[in-house]
Amino acid sequence: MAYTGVIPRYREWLNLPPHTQVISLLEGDTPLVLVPRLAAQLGGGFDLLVKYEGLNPSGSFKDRGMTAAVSEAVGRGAKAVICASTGNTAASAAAYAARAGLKAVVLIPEGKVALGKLAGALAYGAQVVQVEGSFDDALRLVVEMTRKHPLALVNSINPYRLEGQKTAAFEVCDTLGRAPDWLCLPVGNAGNITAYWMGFRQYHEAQGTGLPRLLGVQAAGAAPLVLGHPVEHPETVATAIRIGRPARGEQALEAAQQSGGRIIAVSDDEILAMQRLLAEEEGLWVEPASAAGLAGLAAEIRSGRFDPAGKTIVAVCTGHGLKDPDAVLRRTADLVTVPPRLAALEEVIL
Ligand code: AN7
Repeated sequence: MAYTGVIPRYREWLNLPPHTQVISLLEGDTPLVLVPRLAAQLGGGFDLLVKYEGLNPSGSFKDRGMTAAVSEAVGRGAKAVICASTGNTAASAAAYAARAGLKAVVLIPEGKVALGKLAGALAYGAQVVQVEGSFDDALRLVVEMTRKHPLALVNSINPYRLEGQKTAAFEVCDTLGRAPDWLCLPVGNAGNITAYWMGFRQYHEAQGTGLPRLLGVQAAGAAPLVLGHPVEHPETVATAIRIGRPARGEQALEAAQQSGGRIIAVSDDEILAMQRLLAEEEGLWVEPASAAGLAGLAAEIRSGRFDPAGKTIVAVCTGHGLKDPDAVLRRTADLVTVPPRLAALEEVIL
């Protein structure tokens, strides 16, 4: 049968109301890629796999939850959706709203959204509003707007976002035949880690697939769940997770703790180094935030806090590298240019 997207594929596992009217771009079914060269760089002796979520239709994992949120909204007659976003949610909401024939309004922190995400939101025809402030300010505004006006809120405080998002956990189990020993992933607003935990628990209760330990990773400059308090002015090169008041922070901490895992922070340098290693060792280019989960894993192994021997570890890489080319493009300063003569080419290559 042709692939039909995450809602039809997992319908009986999803708590979606009967009025749901499926709006899909055939999201999900993303590859779980073995990365043995990277595993060897981290010391070896374990199986490391990347869930490559950047291959979703709008280029990030957000499409799984967005198909559910927009499908529910359309089914109850909504005419417009609204969200706050560090970029990926904006592009995803814009794409699914376009697909559904709805208006999309997206609020983004001024000057802090990566190029490919802003371009996506504009390309899909959303109304993009910049907010003088952080993501957290934008989310507060969106909540106030939706209390007053009939706009469907599609941030991950919308429970249907998590219903769609948890299909990623189902896919991991379906591919491996069981849950991995560890799952590492970046944490921003904390919807994703919450949804993975929901999904793994649900599958385990129904079919005994086991439960992974969760390693959630924040950027050191935006690590409220590690510090134990909100961060007023979050700052990180990984703008996707530049969030100081995660809407689902409590649930994320609970998920990490229940799983026997933890939430840690890594520096921007560690994030960028991992982004580069993954691209250069394995041919997988992900955006900086997406490398945070792996950067956290590397830090845990290096410090001796974590013994990976014999384990199966899945790292969720949430968004495509094309979304945020800034960090990589800084290297164009070193580009070599030659005149169109073989001798000149030989000189720079050999
Ligand atoms: C690539 O788009 O919050 O912990 O507004 O884009 O579920 O928030 C993005 C988050 C990880 C963190 N990786 O996920 C938004 C937004 C990437 C992301 C996260 C985001 P959550």
